[in-house]
Amino acid sequence: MKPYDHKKIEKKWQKVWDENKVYQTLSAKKAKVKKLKPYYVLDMFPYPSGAGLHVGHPRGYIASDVFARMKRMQGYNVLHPMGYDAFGLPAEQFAVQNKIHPRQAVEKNVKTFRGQLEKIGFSYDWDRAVNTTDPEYYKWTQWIFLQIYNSYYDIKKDKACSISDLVTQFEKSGNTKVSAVCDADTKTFTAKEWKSYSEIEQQKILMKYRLAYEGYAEVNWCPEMGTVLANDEIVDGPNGPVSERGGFPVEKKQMRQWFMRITAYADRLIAGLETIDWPESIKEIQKNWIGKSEGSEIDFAIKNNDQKITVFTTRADTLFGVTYVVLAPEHPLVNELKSQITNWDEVATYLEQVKNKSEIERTDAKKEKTGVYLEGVFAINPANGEQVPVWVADYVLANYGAGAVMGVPMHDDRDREFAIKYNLPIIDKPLVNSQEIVQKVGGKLVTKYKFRDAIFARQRYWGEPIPLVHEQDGTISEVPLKNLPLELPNVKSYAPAGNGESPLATVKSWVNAGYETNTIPGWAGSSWYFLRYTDPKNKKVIANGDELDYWFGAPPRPRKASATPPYKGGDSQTGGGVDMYVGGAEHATGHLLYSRFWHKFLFDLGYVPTSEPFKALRNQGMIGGTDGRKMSKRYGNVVNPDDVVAQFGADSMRVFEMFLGPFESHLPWSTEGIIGSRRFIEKVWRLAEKVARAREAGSPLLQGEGLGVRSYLKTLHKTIKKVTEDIQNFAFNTAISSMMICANELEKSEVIHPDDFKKFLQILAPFAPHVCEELWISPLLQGEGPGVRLVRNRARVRSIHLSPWPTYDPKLIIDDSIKMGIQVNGKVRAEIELALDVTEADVKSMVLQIPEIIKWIDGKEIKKFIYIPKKIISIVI
Ligand code: ANZ
Repeated sequence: MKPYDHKKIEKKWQKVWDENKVYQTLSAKKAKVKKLKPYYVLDMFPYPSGAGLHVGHPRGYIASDVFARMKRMQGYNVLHPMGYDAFGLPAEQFAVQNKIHPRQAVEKNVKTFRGQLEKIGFSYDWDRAVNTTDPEYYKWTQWIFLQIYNSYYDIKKDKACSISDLVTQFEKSGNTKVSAVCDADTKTFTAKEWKSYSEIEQQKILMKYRLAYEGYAEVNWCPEMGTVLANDEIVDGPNGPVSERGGFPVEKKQMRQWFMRITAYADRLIAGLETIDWPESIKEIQKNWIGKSEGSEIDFAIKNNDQKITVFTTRADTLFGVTYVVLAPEHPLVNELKSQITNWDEVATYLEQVKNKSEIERTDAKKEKTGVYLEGVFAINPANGEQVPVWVADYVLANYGAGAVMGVPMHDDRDREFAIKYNLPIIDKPLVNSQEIVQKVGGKLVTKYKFRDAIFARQRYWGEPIPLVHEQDGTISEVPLKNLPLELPNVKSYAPAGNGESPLATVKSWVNAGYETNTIPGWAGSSWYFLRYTDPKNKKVIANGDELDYWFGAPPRPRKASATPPYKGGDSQTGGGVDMYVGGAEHATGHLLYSRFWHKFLFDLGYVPTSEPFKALRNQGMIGGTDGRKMSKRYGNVVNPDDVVAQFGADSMRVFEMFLGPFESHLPWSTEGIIGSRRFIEKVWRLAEKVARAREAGSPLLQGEGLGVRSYLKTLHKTIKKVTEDIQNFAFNTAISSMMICANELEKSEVIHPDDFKKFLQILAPFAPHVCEELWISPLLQGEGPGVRLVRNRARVRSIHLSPWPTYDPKLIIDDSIKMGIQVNGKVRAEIELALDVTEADVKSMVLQIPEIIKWIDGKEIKKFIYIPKKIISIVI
């Protein structure tokens, strides 16, 4: 046999697999004829950045590939796709820096990415690749936006419903009887009033109910980047908040925005977590992020004023311990009370100071709290009529609860810290019954959520256009379905306009046509891509209903012919979804929450068969640089997978990345480590030589009577069992270590039977697909006979990757001996290894020869000797 040449082997097989479509996924229709069950293994699709991949990126992809390969060999029709999430800031910045159009930047980066991924030998069905920037794809992103825009959340039905139903209700009886989620400032009106409103007025009201709506919000504005940033995209800088990418200053700004009313789904997003197999940590993060809090709103009257301060508290029982009341700096009352405040200059200075403090900074327990006293303003405690001072402080947030709190320093840490700093009284009053006191003071029980509606707009170029038209008369109309996709126009400059407006605002024809100049944010395209993979080229619907049913594995239920909708949404259906989703935990409150929201919405409208998108989720840990730090250009510790593949081979890299340590752990890259993995593969190569030599020599040991010398057999079968279970449980590192042990056993054996070795190759194949395919197809292993040589177009038949996953012989894995403790008068005094078929007499004679036992018996009479096989050996003296 030739020496192991990874370069030749890997290139050869990648080509053969591709040409023979070895990893092609069958459509639902074809698979049903063949009675193949579906298995959907999904990776979080990458953002093809200009920098390309480093060795940390493929870790999750290798794991899901190993998993998908095993499932394929276990006989499933596996959907294991890959695509590109290519709208958004990085492509735009790359384009600006390299003076090319973002589309060209994406094309270039996609090519680099695909090339890098192909070298690693993934089993993707590339025919199903999607790209979020492809107009044929984003047509459907825009379509989903319009569905959301045209819906409201019906509280009674507990699902999204058509906005036209709401209009019908308004026409019939106004909005007093309507049970729908809407803006807090929505006024009531009668049917008659509704009909008297102009179209613009009616649209303004509907906007308060739509699940995608236009509004104003204070946002984190980054002038340098010309964009709004989410809270998790900003970090603390030396002089206030800065953008995480680039470190540019961030300030607060009121801006017109589009929003998604994700808060309408808060309870269902929490409840759904109970039905899915996700890491507990991610569920916990989502729950905390949503931040459901049950408490009460209590009004404090203001002395010499008609106004009142409403506070939100989860501890109404502490009402008698209140020693002050605090307003958030942005609370409208602060300005309204101006004439009554005698230290206004001081207050105004303070308000200016806290203006640009980030929310993170303000809620950080380690940061010192600041505040200012509103001189001349007093609040009246409704429980006992006592006057307490009113403060403004940074630790109270305007957009949580009621934007005001009652200060109870005796029971609340933050309040105590604040009271100590500003010399406010701390009083110890007995607690009372919450419910009773709330009732007594006329408060009301309320549920609050920490998370907010999601901003759904970017003032940038490289995103899907929002398919709406602002008409001359001020009304908004939709771009009709037949005109979708609404494609991005060409612009002279796609760099930010600088004044906060999108570059689209500078395109005359675009603005004259009334099109929205905001674009859709990056998270939209990634909130439904997993639906598209099931039917990526469909021109009529987001994906065919039969495909969705098959791949999402929802329980069968009646559905109209082959048209996609309507499923019956909004019920309590559970189960189904992508079978295995693999990606980074950093998406917990972004992508993983947004896609659940969109999926539930589409479920409500009947477009998808399940209420959750991802049945199971696993998160990989990061691979750091050899210095232990995050791999980043910044630290100069980036290891490029292309180099590793060239030097050691893709198989060695795959094995190493899985062997490195537990899948969820963050671990540093190690060059010695990969050398070890390479040696393991070389050992397997030498084992193949041994198998081949024995066959050539016609060793009698390979015939039936030789079976007795297959000393490795028990280890091999145990290894098959372990690897099967370990892959299923994402314990890839222990799967590999057991295969390493097994390889050592095989090495020790004088001969290796080809049938045994082939089983070994099969369980190694998901990890090291190229070398295993090479050895599998090798005529030396396969024996003589027709069809042993690989013939083109037969790879699908012959590939190890489509061979049935080996099973273990349960009889072979049973141990034939067992270690047992020996008790003397109830205490274990010694241990003995026993063959399972020994007789009681044998056990007794052996036990009584053990020096430890002789010592404990100490010549005394043995009253009883008890032996229960596999359970107990006990001597009573
Ligand atoms: C009095 C009190 C006494 C409170 C006590 C707590 C403990 P969660 O569970 O997070 O919802 N709070 C209310 N609105 C706030 C705002 N806009 N900014 C900052 N803090 C706010 O916490 C609710 C508690 O957080 C409320 O209950 C209030 O303080 C504070 F021993 O009221 B509590």
